[in-house]
Formats: sequence, structure tokens, C-alpha cells
Amino acid sequence: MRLFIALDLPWELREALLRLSGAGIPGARWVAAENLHLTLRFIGEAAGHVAEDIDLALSALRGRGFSLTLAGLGTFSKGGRSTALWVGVERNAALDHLQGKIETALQRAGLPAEKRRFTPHVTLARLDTVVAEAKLAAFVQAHNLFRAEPVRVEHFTLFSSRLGKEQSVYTAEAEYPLG
Ligand code: 2AM
Repeated sequence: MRLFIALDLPWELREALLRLSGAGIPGARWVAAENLHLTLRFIGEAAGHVAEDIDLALSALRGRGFSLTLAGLGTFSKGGRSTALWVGVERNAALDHLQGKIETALQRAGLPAEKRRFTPHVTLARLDTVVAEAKLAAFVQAHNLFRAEPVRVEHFTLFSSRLGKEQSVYTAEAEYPLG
């Protein structure tokens, strides 16, 4: 199955993100409320026994809860065109620390190291090739001062992802508490 590790977001935060989403950018496919999350580590396709090793490694991880504040907007682009619109995260040493611990745990479980730098974000919309770049830029500028109320993070989650009709369907396979 296709796996990734993420923070699922409390509903009040999802609602704040939804109030931001949904209109004004032709070519944007907005992420539905139930799919909003902050990826800590993308794993990809993993066989059953590998998934078990990952679960064991994550269960043994000892982390602490922390506070998280989403703020600011940004985009990813590839080959000169924008591919995703996201909300950023205020500088957060505890989040970076947790991400590092997860990376170490996965490598101990036998996974190859993640080469990409961790860029914490919550994807709001995926952008089609036809996205109206000027409207996207105006949207980012208009909402750049967005700052959500801080939320407590008390666990992280191993998700599986499968293709749905409109968008991917994410299932929480296991939750790991942060003390
Ligand atoms: P995204 O939100 O920036 O698109 C489930 O697909 C999650 O894993 C998404 O949050 C997605 O990040 C991330 N993801 C998907 N494919 C990835 C890849 N090849 N490398 C890193 N992260 C990926």
C-alpha cells in the first residue's frame, strides 16, 4: 500500500483553511476538508511486512506534544509552472525535531533516506496546467497575512492513500501519541 506519515488537523483548523479555500483561481483543485493534513514523511508503496516494520519503529518513537501555528501562503512550482498552493507553518523547532526522529526511525526500519529537505506545509489546492497564474499570484498576495490560531499536536498518524474518483482517499492506519 501507499503510505505517508502526517499530522491530521483539528476540525477548527480545517474550517479556518476551508474559509480560505474554494474560489477565485480557475484551474485549482481544492483539497476537501477531510484530506487536509501536514505531511511529515512520504513513504510511497510499501509491502505488508515493511509496513509492519514501519509501525513497530514508529510505536517505539518517544516524542512530545507541541503547539503548531499555520501561517502564510506559498506555492510549489515545477518546470516554470505552479503545481500546488499551500499554507505554511510558523518556525517550529519541536515539529522539526519530530520530523527528524521519524526520519531516523524509518531509516532504522530499513527505508532509504529522504533526500528532499523538509518543507512543512498544508496543501490547499493542486494546480492544473491551465491554472490562471495571475489570479494565483493575486490570491497569495491577498491572503499572505493569514495566520491560524495555534493548535496542540498530541499525536501523529500513519496514513494509507488510494486513488478515489475525485481525489485520493486517505485512511488512518495507526496513530502514535506524543507524551
Ligand atoms: P503534498 O501535500 O505536498 O502534495 C500524500 O500524497 C501526501 O504525501 C501529500 O501530502 C503529498 O504532499 C505527499 N507526497 C506525495 N508524493 C510525494 C513525493 N513523491 N514526495 C514527497 N511527498 C509526497
